[in-house]
Amino acid sequence: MDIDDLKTRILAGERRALARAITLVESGRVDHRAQALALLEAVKGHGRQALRVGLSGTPGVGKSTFIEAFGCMLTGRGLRVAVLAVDPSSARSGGSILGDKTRMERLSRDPGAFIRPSPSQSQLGGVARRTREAIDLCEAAGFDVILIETVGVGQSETMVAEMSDLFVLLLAPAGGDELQGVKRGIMEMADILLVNKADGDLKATAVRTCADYAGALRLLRKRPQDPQGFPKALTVSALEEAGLANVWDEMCGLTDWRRAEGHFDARRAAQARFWFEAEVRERLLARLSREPVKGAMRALAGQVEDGELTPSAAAEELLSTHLMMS
Ligand SMILES: Nc1nc2c(ncn2[C@@H]2O[C@H](COP(=O)(O)OP(=O)(O)OP(=O)(O)O)[C@@H](O)[C@H]2O)c(=O)[nH]1
Ligand SMILES: [Mg+2]
Repeated sequence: MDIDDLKTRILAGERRALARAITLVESGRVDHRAQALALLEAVKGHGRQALRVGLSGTPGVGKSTFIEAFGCMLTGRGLRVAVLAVDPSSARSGGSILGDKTRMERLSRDPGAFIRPSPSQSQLGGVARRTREAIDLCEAAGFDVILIETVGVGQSETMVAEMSDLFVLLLAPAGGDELQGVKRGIMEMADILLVNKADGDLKATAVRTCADYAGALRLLRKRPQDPQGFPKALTVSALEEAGLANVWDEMCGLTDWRRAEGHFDARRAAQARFWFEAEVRERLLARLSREPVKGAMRALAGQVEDGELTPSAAAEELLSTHLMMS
């Protein structure tokens, strides 16, 4: 693969080149990995700084419908929009990805948009790295807004929040007291809560649910990166495309404030550091379960069992000899 050519075409905003580049960073092949790293280095600092928006919500809450409507609104304003999906469970089959593509039919035909479904990789670490790199490639390709969608399960939300400038939680209208069992930790990560389906029969419930969440948000500890009034709860209807312009205004207002106060850059810097440290940890652990280190560990464990080595001496031997030099 001609990395220089690929770089030029990505910087020119070619979507096909971007798709190929993402396939390259997803590849597990060693030679592909070297090419991917060279490409990422080459495009670094080019392109534009996109607004990265993480979006989460339980299945059926309307994420795909929202992204389609919101994305089309943004492209209608001349903005270029990339959509990345993160689904580390990968229990969802290709059929579901296909379902999403048909659900986002309008957006996927839009020349101002780029949609990339989740890879069928099941390791969270692998998905995290691939998504971060895809974000960098989308920025290099000149996208203005990157929507990163994830299902509301497990660690994937935390992961997406750690690579987003804004984290948005989509919620369904709920009756009465139960706040849908939204975990406190997730609430604390959110910058904007959107109660979707505020239309038809559900509208009144949605408005009430939104007020409940607004009340719950006021009880959370104040974060330094929030101006007055944030995190904020709003109602939308993805189906009727109502409230979407307001959502975008709120996102821009929050982002402008954070930029002016230095929080925007500080957060990106902290995220870069977080992912560096996470990747070091993850790759060290991966080496422990691969040969030849795995075999050395087995052998040393045998010696520890037989009383030939103390656990500490064996650990020292493994770390200094096998892990660092393999
Ligand atoms: N009334 C109403 N229905 C909506 C709205 N948004 C989505 N829906 C419906 O809710 C259902 C699920 O919507 P999706 O957009 O597929 O939800 P999702 O969150 O992407 O679901 P998964 O991909 O399964 O996680 C569909 O039948 C939509 O038509 C809305 O604003 N109002
Ligand atoms: Mg969906």
